[in-house]
Amino acid sequence: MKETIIQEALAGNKKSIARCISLIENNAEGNSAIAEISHQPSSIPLIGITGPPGAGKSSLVDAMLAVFAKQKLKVAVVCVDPSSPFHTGALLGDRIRMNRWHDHDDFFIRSLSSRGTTGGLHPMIKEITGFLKHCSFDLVLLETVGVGQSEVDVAKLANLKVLVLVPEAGDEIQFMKSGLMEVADVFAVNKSDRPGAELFAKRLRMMAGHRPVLLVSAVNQQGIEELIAAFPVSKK
Ligand SMILES: Nc1nc2c(ncn2[C@@H]2O[C@H](COP(=O)(O)OP(=O)(O)O)[C@@H](O)[C@H]2O)c(=O)[nH]1
Ligand SMILES: [Mg+2]
Repeated sequence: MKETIIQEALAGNKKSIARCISLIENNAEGNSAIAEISHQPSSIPLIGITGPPGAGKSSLVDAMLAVFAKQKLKVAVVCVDPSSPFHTGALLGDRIRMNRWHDHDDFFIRSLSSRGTTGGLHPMIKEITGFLKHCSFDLVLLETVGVGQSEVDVAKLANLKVLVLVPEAGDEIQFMKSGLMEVADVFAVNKSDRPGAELFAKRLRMMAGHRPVLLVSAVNQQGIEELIAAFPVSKK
């Protein structure tokens, strides 16, 4: 029974994938077989989308999915929300933001709450994203809120880390402290439809070194293809 579900999940059956993730989450029987798969090497890229709450990460993922739909790429999205007063709202936000894609054949979207006792991230996130890499997708996206050390550690799981910032100086200072500035491979200045984006990007470029700083607007669907072009994706 478990074997069948796992085989179906690996073939890309979304219902079976969801059941396997629940098995991992609940540490249920059958988990060891799934865990074994999740630790096997995979060439499928895991793209981390990190940034402060409200930066527009979910909106950006939604905008990216519009491009991936055109490219006919198969994509798994995992959103992780920290246990915080924002928790319910954040989960709801992810749902609303990506709602139009939930029934899309090529996309699998799952929001995970944190079960960490220290306010850290979902303890099984490594297994879950690792397993998804084997479920017939072209890439896996991981949205995390980058506010603490555990979030930085999880961001490090990703093959490519996109740090989403907005044209307000407060975020800049917050990220200088958290260590995410250092692990970011690409900077996305979202809400570039707002004033101050150019100036913010200019200041960010001075810190970014050789790393790209891209101006994007999720709501206006601008700069998204340029951002995606930085991803190490090849269609199977
Ligand atoms: N003006 C503007 N607002 C945006 C943009 N992207 C997202 N937002 C808004 O920012 C808020 C937070 O977006 P959300 O995607 O939930 O952020 P997350 O917490 O980082 O996932 C929402 O009200 C969005 O409509 C953008 O490109 N421009
Ligand atoms: Mg979000």
